[in-house]
Amino acid sequence: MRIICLTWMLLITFLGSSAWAGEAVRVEDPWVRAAPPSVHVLAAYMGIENKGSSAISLTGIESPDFAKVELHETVMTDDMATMVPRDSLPIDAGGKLELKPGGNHIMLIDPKKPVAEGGTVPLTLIFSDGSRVSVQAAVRKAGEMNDHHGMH
Ligand SMILES: [Cu+2]
Repeated sequence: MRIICLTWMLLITFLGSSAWAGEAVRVEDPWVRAAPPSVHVLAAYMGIENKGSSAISLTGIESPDFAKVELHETVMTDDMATMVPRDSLPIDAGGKLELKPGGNHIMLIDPKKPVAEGGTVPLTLIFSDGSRVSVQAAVRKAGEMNDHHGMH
């Protein structure tokens, strides 16, 4: 009986701390741009708010549905948008990281199964403080504005 009680206490402690870590970061409207099945590189976007009192960085993204996931920064040189892979993207305390068409984004490479409009893609965000936040990104069509991603 003692052992069972201890297990429960550890479990509650663990769940409590992970919930707290998740609250420091708030993910807004995660979505993946719908593309024809012939397209093997997709982009994911979202807003990530750092509600904590210290700066953190987004250091990685994982998805079981893709062979590879990268963080990309879009850099404008001579009116040409080029994408530069980044190891991490910083978010100030109280600040917000905007991943949006024409700007920084998450690059989803080689889907392991079809990514259909109206479906969802599971993504796990990994932060420099060790916390992980899992979201379901909705697959939908992009608006016409600021759409530089056709240059892939
Ligand atoms: Cu990219």
